Amino acid sequence: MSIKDVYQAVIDFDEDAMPDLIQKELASGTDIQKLLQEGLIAPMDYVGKQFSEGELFVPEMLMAAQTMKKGLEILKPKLGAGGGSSAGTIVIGTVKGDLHDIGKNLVGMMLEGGGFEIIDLGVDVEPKAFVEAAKKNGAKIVGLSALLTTTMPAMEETVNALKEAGLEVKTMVGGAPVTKAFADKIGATGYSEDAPGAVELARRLSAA
Ligand code: B1M
Repeated sequence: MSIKDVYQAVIDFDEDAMPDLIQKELASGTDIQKLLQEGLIAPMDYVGKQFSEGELFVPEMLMAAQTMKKGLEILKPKLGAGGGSSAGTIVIGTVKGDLHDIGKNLVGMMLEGGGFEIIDLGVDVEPKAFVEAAKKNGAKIVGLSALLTTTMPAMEETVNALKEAGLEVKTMVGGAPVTKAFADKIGATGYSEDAPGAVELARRLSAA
């Protein structure tokens, strides 16, 4: 039994084995931060790379993310108790008028796997709800998802609302119809094409 088994369980999508593996690691005194980084975050990075290279597809990414989440659920309260620190808080949601949430959920899970604290506002989220949640949670990043060309303007509205509120918050946007050019045009801080890219982007934005 070692951290490698936890890593392998994520790659094998072995959701059922995960709680037991994590409990055994904790009982044997494995450092929580090490377990998080090497057992749960590292395999998600691997899965993300495989996805980018076309070796894995969305269903597999979701299964890996779900398996990772099972482990994370057990570690989460212990991390809060001083075992480690979050990479920062990100408020995420699908913009006003848009009900698509599969991609947004995947992005949220991957970000969580990347060590971020995620406040998920769900779908059809009004600009002012993003502003309030960012304020309330001291978020440094707000992530917006849109899948419809008709809801892309709501992204711009949200970015503007955050600016008008005077919040020192960075914005990252994504979703099938969204492009880097569109992100630049609406004044978003960053754009990512997919979930693994969103983790890299969030890491860059929080380090900047
Ligand atoms: Co809808 N739908 N849909 N739909 N739907 C699309 C988006 C569409 C392209 C289908 C089509 O016509 N070919 C089309 C949009 C056309 C357009 O605007 N250009 C469309 C339409 C028209 C509609 C309705 C209007 C249909 C109708 O009612 N007449 C309606 C709108 C409802 C609404 O939102 N108000 C509608 C409804 C639905 C369902 C409810 C049935 C369902 C959504 C279920 C759900 O999400 N819970 C649905 C689905 C499933 C789709 C398709 C088939 C699949 C979307 C999906 O989940 N993809 C979609 C066609 C397609 O995309 N091929 C379609 C998988 C997901 C993992 O990918 O969401 O792109 P995606 O996320 C990726 C990246 O985009 C990125 O990372 C993710 C993972 O790599 N990403 C981010 C996403 N968010 C990000 C945020 C980031 C960074 C990256 O930073 C914060």
